[in-house]
Amino acid sequence: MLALAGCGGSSAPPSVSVPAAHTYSLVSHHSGSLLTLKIVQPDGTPLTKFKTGSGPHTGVHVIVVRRDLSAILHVHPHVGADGVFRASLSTLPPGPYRVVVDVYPANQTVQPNFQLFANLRIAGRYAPKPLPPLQRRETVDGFTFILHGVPHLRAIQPAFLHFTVTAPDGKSAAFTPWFGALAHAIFFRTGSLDYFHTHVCAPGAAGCTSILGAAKVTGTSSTAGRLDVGVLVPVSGTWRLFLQCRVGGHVLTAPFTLRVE
Ligand SMILES: [Cu+2]
Repeated sequence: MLALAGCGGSSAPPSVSVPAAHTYSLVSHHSGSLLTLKIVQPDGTPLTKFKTGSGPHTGVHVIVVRRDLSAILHVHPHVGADGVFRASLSTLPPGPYRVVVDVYPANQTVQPNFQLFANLRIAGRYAPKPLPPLQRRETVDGFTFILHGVPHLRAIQPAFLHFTVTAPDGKSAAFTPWFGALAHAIFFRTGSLDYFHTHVCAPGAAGCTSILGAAKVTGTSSTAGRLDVGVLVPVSGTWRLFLQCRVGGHVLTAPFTLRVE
């Protein structure tokens, strides 16, 4: 653990996590509904330079997920010149959460990104919800997401899940890019909260491929309303997929429970 300074006025103690590489650390604290984060480099200075450009693999991605996988927040905040970035927790219900910061530093060569973690608790009564079984049809804000076919998923093996999304008027949903992708597929494993994240982009878009060891996967959407989501998760178990896209100014999040052998 590192000693921390400069986090006065906090209602919750700051937490620090050190990734496997023991190089970068995350300073995280929240006060009320505001989460404040900073990445500290091995030399003790804040990380301020991130990958930029089109596509989703830029900057920092902040994901805050409740431990029972019933609530999630996903934002790509702007990082200040001092390395500080923030996210509002105001939409999240009470309970224990895991914070994942997926980091795309500038000048990264071998692996484009890495993750840092923290935990936080939003005050209030928490009754964990059991994970629902897979429902292949999910309705979110009047939009219907349908998963076609029966998924046969295995750890470390890239596979695709085919979804269609229909608007409340029955027409195919027209996706608009959000945080550099037509859709984001965020995966968490129940219990351990292992994490993986893939994207769906227009055919031929650059910077959309997710890598896990030697395996890669790129999701595509070639027709309105259709999402071919690449799945590539590190270990077997029961996973929750949060499929997110933006349609007509709404950000929609559709959850699906997946068994991975
Ligand atoms: Cu994403």
